[in-house]
Amino acid sequence: MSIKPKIAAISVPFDLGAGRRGASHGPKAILDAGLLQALGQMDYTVDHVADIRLADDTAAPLDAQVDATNLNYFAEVIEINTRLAEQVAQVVSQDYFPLILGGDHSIAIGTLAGLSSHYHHLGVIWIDAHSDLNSADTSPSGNIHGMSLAVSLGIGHPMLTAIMGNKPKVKPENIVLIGARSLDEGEKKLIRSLGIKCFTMYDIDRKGMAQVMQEAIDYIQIRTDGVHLSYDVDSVDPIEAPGTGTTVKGGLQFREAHLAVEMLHEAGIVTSAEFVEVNPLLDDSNKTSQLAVSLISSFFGEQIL
Ligand code: B3U
Ligand code: MN
Ligand code: MN
Repeated sequence: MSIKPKIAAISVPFDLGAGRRGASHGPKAILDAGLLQALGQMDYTVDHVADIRLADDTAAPLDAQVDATNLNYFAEVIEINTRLAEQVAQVVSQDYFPLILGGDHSIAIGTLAGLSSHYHHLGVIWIDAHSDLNSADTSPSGNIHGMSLAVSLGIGHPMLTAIMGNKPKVKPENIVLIGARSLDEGEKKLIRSLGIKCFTMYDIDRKGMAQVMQEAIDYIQIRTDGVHLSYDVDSVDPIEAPGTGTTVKGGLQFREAHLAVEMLHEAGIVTSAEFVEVNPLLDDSNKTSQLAVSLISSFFGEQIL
């Protein structure tokens, strides 16, 4: 990233893919915490191009709507991701760097679908406590934010996998998972059977974050024509990121979380990014939205000296 890209920020105030409400306030909280000022100070041009919303976003009931198909808020997830995919495809074709602010992680379905209009060998670096590789038959919750990576691989309900064309948006060998520590049985099986590269918290403890990131970068850059960073803030330890719907203890330390994005900046391989699952309703201190601004700034090259 030596020449500064023109950034298209896309807010997705959507939380019906998650089991708890509140991630819909994530984009505003991240913006209120000073994202645009931080990027402006680093001489980036940022166009906040869109707020992706449901046509009628007052219609959804407040409590989790558990569906008999084990796909909660199925219609809403399809609608939001169809809109997001179109917006992402448009900004990529205009040579913007897409920066998507979630929202819950179900929105990765739309992001990756939109990106697949441009990249044929899209790489995905998925930093998350979870792997989001469930489908209706393996999900313990029916929440689609736990299924978005599977959908992008072409696994799941045909109406989800068909968004922006009925083809897989990413291949298993082009994915790297980092920070995993809460995997369901079906997800473990899928990771093993598809041979998905996965650096768990064990690997991070054993090798150190610097080596894990170097291995991830070396692995992904030789096989892809673009790399998307999908950063779920629940990857970070709940002490630093309390404001997210499904915290899992034993997560990334503040410094590891930053080192990951600093090394991605240095490597200059990432062509789009999303930061998801900031839930300000669970965080009176706004610690998590401030963390997101700090991570995004580091990702775009903010340096200590
Ligand atoms: N794997 C569980 C929990 C979960 C996934 N993603 C989040 N939580 N944030 C599920 O419901 O699929
Ligand atoms: Mn996730
Ligand atoms: Mn997660």
